[in-house]
Amino acid sequence: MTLRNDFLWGGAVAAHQLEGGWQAGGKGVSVADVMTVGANGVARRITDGVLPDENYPNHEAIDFYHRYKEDVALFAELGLKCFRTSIAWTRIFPNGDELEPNEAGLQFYDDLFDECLKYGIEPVITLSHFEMPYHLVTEYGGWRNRQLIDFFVRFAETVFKRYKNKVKYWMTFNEINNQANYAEDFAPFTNSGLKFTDDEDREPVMYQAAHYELVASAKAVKIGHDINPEFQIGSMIAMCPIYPASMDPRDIMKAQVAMQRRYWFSDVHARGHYPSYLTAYFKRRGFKLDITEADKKDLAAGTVDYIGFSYYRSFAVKDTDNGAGFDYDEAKELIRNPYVDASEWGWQIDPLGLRYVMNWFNERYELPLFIVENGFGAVDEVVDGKIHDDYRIAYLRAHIEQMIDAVEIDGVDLLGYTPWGFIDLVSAGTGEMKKRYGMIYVDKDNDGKGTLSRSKKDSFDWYQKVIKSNGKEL
Ligand code: P53
Repeated sequence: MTLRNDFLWGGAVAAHQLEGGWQAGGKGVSVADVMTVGANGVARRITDGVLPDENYPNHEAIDFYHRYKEDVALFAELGLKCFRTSIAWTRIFPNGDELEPNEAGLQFYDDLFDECLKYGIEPVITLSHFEMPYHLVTEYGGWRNRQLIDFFVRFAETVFKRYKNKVKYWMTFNEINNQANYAEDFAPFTNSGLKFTDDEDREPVMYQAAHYELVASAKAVKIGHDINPEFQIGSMIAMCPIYPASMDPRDIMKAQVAMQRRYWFSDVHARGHYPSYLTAYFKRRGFKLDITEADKKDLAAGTVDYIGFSYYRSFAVKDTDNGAGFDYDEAKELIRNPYVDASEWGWQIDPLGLRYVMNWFNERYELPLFIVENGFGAVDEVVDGKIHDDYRIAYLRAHIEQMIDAVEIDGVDLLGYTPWGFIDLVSAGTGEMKKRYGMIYVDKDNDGKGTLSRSKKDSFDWYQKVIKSNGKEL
């Protein structure tokens, strides 16, 4: 087996991280619009609405909203077969609870998709990528509220109908499983618009929100297939495999439970029901969740067509005999893996882990896979107007090699590969511009200063060659 002839070599971004134009064309305020800039090791703050005198990097981002034509021309020069982006929910339903969509927002994506299709670039679209309407947080409490299912489904149905002849590949919720890390504020807020009170038990709230999202996702899949049976609608899972620290059976067991806590989401997406290890856990912990018989039918009727996932790094866990059996505390029990290097931001670099997780998904679900994010966040230095990012090329090459081995040696069915942030954009985790993933450089710094001009890094020419040779010239 080799890579498919129609293999979708592409690049990935998300609306809030590159568009800017945060109030253009009637757009509403999203959760990304109330997050300040952070730094390496300094969390972004979530403010109560948009406040004066704060630096909100997503408001302007890289101004793709106004520059998409010249940018898409560059993407075409790079040779992209597909372009993964998201539709900002707040351009279509600015508050999230309107009955009628905002035409200016719909028109923007019509124009963007037409521009892509003009060059033969296929749009690959995420419906909700860390940018839900902020109004749904303040008025409804985010995804802890069942009403959000209807709001999301209305949004999904609107864009499915509008773009049914322009978009074939869709994903519902970006990295829906990040919120397994509910101890930190970032993931529950960006995934689900969750803010917690001080004395609240966060864990069951997260499970409830995720349940409503999974039901909303399943309903969207069903409706999408009714609108266009050709649609391929996938999950989007942040895959950081959790290795056991040693061959000690306790570490093995610990890692297995840790994997269950982080990856049950794709079990529900792909199988249409809750795995018994999780329902047993809910029971043992006494979590009373609102999961109805009708929900169960919806989950079963809307399973995904493929598994989309991001892969940046791997984790490792050591059993600490924490008094909770093998239950695992993500915030406390991960350890540094001495067998792999790490980036400046502490992300462990593990190319072989990509082959490992492709096998893991393939064994578990027997569905096609789509690597919709992978990449290396690094500081780039401009020398005489050029960026020699051999470190980025080395990272991507090593991962593509493993990806090809998973296809050729292990028989995994893979739809495509879209490296993350192939044009520099605002980091989700830190809000920085300095943490760059791009093959296209964007002149802007963490303080928001710069000309926003675009230029090609060495990795641009390299990736162009990779695409042209369908992965043979690495
Ligand atoms: P940044 C971790 C933390 C935050 C977002 O991340 C993440 C992850 C990955 O496990 O997810 C994705 O910008 C996400 C993108 C994001 C990218 O990883 O923090 O889907 O939106 O930009 C890279 O370096």
